[in-house]
Amino acid sequence: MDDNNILVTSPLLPDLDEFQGLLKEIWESKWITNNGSFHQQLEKALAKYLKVPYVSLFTNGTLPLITALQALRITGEVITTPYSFVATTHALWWNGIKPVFVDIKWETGCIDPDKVEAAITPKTTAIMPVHVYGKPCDTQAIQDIADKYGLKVIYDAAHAFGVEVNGESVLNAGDMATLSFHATKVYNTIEGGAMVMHDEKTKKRIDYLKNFGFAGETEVVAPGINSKMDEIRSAYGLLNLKIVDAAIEARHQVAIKYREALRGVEGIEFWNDLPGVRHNYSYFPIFVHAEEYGMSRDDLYLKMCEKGIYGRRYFYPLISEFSTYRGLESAQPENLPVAHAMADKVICLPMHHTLKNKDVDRVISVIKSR
Ligand code: T4K
Repeated sequence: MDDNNILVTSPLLPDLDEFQGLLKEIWESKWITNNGSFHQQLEKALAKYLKVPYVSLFTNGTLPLITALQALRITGEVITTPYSFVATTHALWWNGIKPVFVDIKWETGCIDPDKVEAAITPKTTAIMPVHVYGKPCDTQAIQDIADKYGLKVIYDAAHAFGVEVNGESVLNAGDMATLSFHATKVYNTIEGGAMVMHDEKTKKRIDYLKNFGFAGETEVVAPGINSKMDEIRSAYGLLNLKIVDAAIEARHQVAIKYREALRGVEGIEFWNDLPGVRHNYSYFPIFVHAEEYGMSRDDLYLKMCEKGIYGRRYFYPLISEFSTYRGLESAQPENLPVAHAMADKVICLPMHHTLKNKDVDRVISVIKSR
């Protein structure tokens, strides 16, 4: 990879010497997976850091979604958003559940609660929203609808590590929330993920389900899967937890710089911080309004690529456009006008903790020199 290239993200890496020290400990212990000491330590440390009651670690951010649906015995239809990474809807598919897509709000990219009720049918059993880019969903409005119709709520919080609203973790909303600790996320364990739950009994059940359903040496209580995190990645995760706040602050500074420079560039829209929210600056989406800007989103995207600046069009195409889902009634574009508009306009600019001022300046100058 050319050193002059600026990528959309760069992984948060722990100190190599410290990591080697922990690797030595793991080697000596000869305990490398299956709820080892680092796994237990990381679950506790994450619960404290994230201000949530219980955390169960997973091997990625997709399997906790699949497992949450299984644990809550969700069937029939689930209301969800097309504006996400495919894993959100794939988790429904893996459980034999029909996704019902509902449009999003332009202000956050998250599901629009005002449009949820109209999509509820006698088969609806749950709502699966996504805190897109770490922007919190309107959790109160969603919970009110869920309570009214007796629905479960599972948040795909893959982007929402450390996000708080008025001092409370957004991960506490709903019946369960899931996280991704993929290399490209604010906080990573290389591959990894987690589920957040409210009580010990649920945590125990989830711990069984991620270990084939084993509840002891000889008892299998359910057809679980293998989605355990190993000791090496748990140790890596403990070290990254020590430096994640500094990484979030570095991202915050990048966001400030982008906003200062892009304010006033006609045809380029971006979001400001929301009051009372601790953001994690996991992504910095801009929305290109082609007529005012004088160039289409795709032309700007390609121009950036030519200059070695690799933003990403997350989330284009919409999930509802992929062949598995596009035949669904709810996937029809006229049902999802806001999601389509956003998918057609978005570019996520490079955003990570190692971006230098000169890199940010390069991105800004390409956008300004249309
Ligand atoms: N729900 C939501 C809402 C999600 O966004 C995701 C994952 C999930 C669920 C599922 O969680 P996981 O099962 O993945 O834990 C990436 C990630 O693979 C994926 O985790 C993430 N969302 C999605 C939004 O983005 P790609 O296909 O864009 O990744 P890739 O390989 O093109 O990398 C993106 C950029 O990061 C590149 O410019 C290079 C850079 N990079 C990447 C890797 C892997 C590095 O610098 N170092 C690296 O090691 O999907």
